[in-house]
Amino acid sequence: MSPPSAMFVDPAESPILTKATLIVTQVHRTVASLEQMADNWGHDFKFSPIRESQVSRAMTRRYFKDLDTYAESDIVIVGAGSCGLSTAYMLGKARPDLKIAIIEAGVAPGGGAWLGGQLFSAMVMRKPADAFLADLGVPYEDEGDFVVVKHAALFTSTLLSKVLSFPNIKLFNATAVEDLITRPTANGGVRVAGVVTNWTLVSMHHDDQSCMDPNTINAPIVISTTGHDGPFGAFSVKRLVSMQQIEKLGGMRGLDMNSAEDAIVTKTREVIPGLIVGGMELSEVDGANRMGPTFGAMALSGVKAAEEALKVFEE
Ligand code: 48N
Repeated sequence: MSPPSAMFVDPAESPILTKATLIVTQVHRTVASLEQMADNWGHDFKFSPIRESQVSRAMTRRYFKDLDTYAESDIVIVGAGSCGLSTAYMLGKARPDLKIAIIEAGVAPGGGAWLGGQLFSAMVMRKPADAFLADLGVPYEDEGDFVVVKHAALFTSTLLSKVLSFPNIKLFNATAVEDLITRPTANGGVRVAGVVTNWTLVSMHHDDQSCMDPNTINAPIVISTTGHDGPFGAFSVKRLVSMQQIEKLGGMRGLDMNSAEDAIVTKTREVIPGLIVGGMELSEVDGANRMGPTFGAMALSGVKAAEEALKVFEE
């Protein structure tokens, strides 16, 4: 049985039509079930009609409304890797009243958490990070002192879907933070008061194009989780050095799983007023070891970063 096709008269093609007329003439198509479609791939299968401008308006209207809404955010998270997304998940659950913007330089969020080590797909998390997986609803195999998620993408995609489902969280991907907004403090230092952003492709071409000014987002708290390497890695910490708020990069040390993960979680903190640093970016502050292909510290650093941020809003 073929579902009723919609009659659609496009006002752009018949300008005399008013919006009201359009609503009257538009017969909304009942959504055919997948089963109904299964026996209907024949010559009369048709999508509902569309005009290209409707697609453009559906996208741009929402995007630019979000830019306007989040121009003043409560919290900005820089970097949508495993730590940044874990932070967002905890904040989204705890404070649905806060406006949270996530700025991710990559087109694809997730950072280094789409695969385990050396492109092997399974993801290891040492206990007690299994509690985070249980809260998230990601199945894992229990190996005693650690657990294994069958594919790192299962963890990252589940976390991403939960974060994106929070109505108070907006992900701006393919967008780079290329500076920090600062305010002077009474003691001659600075506090971070937001971020400076640009399309990532623009940020990557400041050297070969004339001045392409950025956009801004004001926020009392910025949580930077930009990782320890990659074209933009450790962004905020490197910026603190260049603006002389910290003396020098701590320099991430060699791989030592046992010391690295404890250090990253316990030292996730507000490095200067208004800027919390977590995940592997923190190793560039304190010179922590790296931990390689085990991700429990990323999740729990995110839990701690969210707690640190919430303290500010509870004061
Ligand atoms: O996954 P990462 O790089 O960072 P974390 O801290 O979330 O997770 C680190 C983890 O993947 C490891 O490195 C593992 C545990 N290995 C450790 C080891 O010893 O090797 O995510 C950072 C995200 C990325 O998606 C970047 O694209 C993004 O941050 N990013 C930025 N986004 C916006 N503006 C920027 N300036 C920027 N810089 C990085």
